[in-house]
Amino acid sequence: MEKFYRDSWVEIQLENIIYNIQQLKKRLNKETEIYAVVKANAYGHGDIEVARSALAAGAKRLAVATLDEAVRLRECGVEAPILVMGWVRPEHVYAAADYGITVTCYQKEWVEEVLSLSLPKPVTIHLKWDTGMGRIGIRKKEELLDILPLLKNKNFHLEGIFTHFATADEISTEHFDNQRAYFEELLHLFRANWDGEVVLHTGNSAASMRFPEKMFDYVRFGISMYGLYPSGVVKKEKPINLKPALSLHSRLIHVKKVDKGTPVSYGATYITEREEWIGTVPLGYADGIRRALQGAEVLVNGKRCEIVGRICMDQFMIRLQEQAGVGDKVTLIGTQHEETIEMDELAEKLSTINYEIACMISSRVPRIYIDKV
Ligand code: PMH
Repeated sequence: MEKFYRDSWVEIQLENIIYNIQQLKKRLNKETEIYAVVKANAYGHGDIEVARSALAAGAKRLAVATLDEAVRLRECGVEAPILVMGWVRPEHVYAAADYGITVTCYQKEWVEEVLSLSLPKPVTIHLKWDTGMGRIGIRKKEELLDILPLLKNKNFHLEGIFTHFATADEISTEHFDNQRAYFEELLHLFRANWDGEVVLHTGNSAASMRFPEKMFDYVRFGISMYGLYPSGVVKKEKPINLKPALSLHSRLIHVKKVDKGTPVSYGATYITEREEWIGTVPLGYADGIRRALQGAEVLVNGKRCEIVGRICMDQFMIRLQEQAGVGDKVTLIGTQHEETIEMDELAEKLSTINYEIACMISSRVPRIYIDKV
């Protein structure tokens, strides 16, 4: 959004995204390159701006979940290789080939359907192996042996192979080690049955930061590129230092001193216990500020203030610690003076993970970019 009139906004420090990539690069083997994972509008941060910054910082490729996300990047002039990690319908492979977008392949039936198309040029594919995530991918050796001969066809250019870890952010490495061992087994079989060179990528943020020596040609760097740790375990271990890129702000649009016993918001569920300063903030559940965040805190003039009463669609109320003015800045995620509210604090309040908080801030909230490349 270039121009907007709202008094609520998300700020993205693009230099922090660059910093986080540089920190990971320092930790990885020299030969390991980076896919910047920019699906879901770059975890809510803004796909185009993040993609450009990530590439400027040295990420070599981009990864998204859907073909639409990939096409959007291409249409905006992004020329780097893009991988769609999720499902693409066989008949949509035309578009992928046309845009030069790499798609993920893991089903014999899918391969057979693509074989029946007369593509003007081959589609570049990466094989997905399910080594223990249980989501999508080739699981059995027989499946792999069935598919490989079909890929020796002019419609396909097999360029890469990948898998995804289910537990790389947990203390126990048992499942991670099993997944990795099975990946090696499948790789051995693949190499005995395929002549061409392929690139290999396995690690998400957790795996790439914690086990850099166990990575292959690329890692797929998502949550930590945005400056967030994938779990409490990794946050405590802190394999690299990260700087969060996103902060969320608004401004008071109304301030009032009310008497003891004043009801606030729908249902009149909050009644002031004494004379209180109540502020109104122009953000609500239509912006992704979930109603369950009632009772969470925001910052005004560096002080924590509780969200009181029900959160409405476009507004919520807070109990101010002291008198404040219309226009004073309200920070829901980020720092004011000495106080910081991390995305993890909101995630904990909602019994979820920071990934979900980043993705839930709706497109109605304008994103402002600092240090755009
Ligand atoms: N690779 C794949 C296949 C993914 O699905 C994801 C994230 C990543 C890499 C990046 O992981 P990171 O953000 O932990 O670094 N996917 C998801 C997901 O499907 N739900 O939460 C995160």
